[in-house]
Amino acid sequence: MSINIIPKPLFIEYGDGSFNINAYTVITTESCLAGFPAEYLNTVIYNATGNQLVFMQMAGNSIGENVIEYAIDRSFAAESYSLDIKSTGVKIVAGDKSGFFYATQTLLQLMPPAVFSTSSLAISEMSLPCVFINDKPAYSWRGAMIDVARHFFPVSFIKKFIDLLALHKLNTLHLHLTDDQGWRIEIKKYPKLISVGSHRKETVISSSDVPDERKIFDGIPYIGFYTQDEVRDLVQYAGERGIEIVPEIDFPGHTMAAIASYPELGSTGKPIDVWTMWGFGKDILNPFPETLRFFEDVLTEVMDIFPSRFIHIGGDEVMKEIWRNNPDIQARMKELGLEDEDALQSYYIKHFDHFLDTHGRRLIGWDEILEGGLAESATVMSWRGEEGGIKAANAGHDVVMASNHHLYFDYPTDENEEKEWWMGITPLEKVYEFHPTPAEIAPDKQHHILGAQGQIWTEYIRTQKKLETRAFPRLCALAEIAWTPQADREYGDFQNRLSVHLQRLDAIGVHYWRQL
Ligand code: TNX
Repeated sequence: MSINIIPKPLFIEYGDGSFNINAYTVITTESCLAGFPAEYLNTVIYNATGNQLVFMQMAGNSIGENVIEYAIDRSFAAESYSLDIKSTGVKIVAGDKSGFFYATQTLLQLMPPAVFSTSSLAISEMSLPCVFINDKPAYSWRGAMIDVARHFFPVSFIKKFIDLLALHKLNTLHLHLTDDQGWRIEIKKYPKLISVGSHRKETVISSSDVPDERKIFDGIPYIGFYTQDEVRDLVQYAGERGIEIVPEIDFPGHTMAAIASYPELGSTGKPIDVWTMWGFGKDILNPFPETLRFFEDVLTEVMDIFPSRFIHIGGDEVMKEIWRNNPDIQARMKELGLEDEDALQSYYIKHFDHFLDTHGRRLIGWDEILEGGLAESATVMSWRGEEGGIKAANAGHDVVMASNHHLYFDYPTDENEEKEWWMGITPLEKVYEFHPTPAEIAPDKQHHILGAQGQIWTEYIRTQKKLETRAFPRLCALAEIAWTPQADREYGDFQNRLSVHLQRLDAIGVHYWRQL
């Protein structure tokens, strides 16, 4: 029997024979850390077969036949597991919740793809090949970003997406929650961020090469936001599946929605609307103490709802000429002893690096945060190719590789799809060929590469169907980039496994890009 697991496990030893799951199979768990993964397994099997397996808590050792046993071994590294399938039963060993959960995902991928179908009793009996698997991830940050600011996606869809990340052993969901075109997260202290900032009057529909004065708009108001309660529910849902949600509050650029809500935050002094176009915005935050305090308040509420170790503060595409043209801001820069606008951007980031640090969190931002000098403990998300990441890692900073050349999934997969002039084309193979640790990083600095992440910007993605079609199967390739050591990866072998994996996506009901 051929085994088609994505991402490819570290070590597989094939055995003889098979194990059959039937109505008498029992699941045992030695530790409560395996509680959710075992339940997850039971639910998937129940949905596909109609068999509810007997589920027992056990002290270990006294294992009979026809058992799927979850045993704990605290010496296992984070997220690692072993899975041993013999004709008499299955033994899973891990040291943490994620390890148990990933073993469960691997077990499910050893079953027929129809096991992932929830709409019917898809299969009657399930046979698993006898095999021993030992597995652990190459990188600790295996992520995907969804831009819910340009277009909003409801909680139900984000949950479906979280389940898909979990299927691929991805462990980070970065939510881009705020931008010029909308503020999508409730902040209790500043209610206008939602009552004003989550609405835009209409949305541009002509392409980016049409000059602003000739742009065409749809004339339809666009609204959407998450309440704090909805987000807490999402955080818990993700956490059970081994996924941390990293929130992004993007500033000091990309802030027109915030400035439309509270005009005193802006740098031009002119009242503005939540933006209805794409591209670079027309105003950015000013650097006055009240504005910094406003964003400290925002981050305080954000930290309260998101327990993530990292908080993303954006920091990208700051239109510094707006600061250059404002005499009050120039005077403030002088007061602070800042030479130029790069230094001001750096002052901003350093302020929030310190702020997050004193609250036990870590700042991460797009690679522009390198400009003017990087804050001490800041982590860089390298999006303009790999350059920023290489520079930051060699200087001793942690880095997540998010290169637009390989990992921007808003760009089309092939030339037959519609695209804006500035987008690249990112075929599946090109994604697969990406190596998160470029050769230019000194050997003693390579540990600073935390991992890789795929970006789904949504200016041109309005529907769930299009989002899925741009995300898949490129996210399957990303999962393998981040999980499987580079030396063990080969595109032809990936393609073979993918042909079976796509049947799983069909069973789940995912829209994905199909070769034309
Ligand atoms: C650049 S990536 C941006 C986003 C756009 C994206 C479109 C980054 C940090 N900034 O604002 O949505 O390109 O591909």
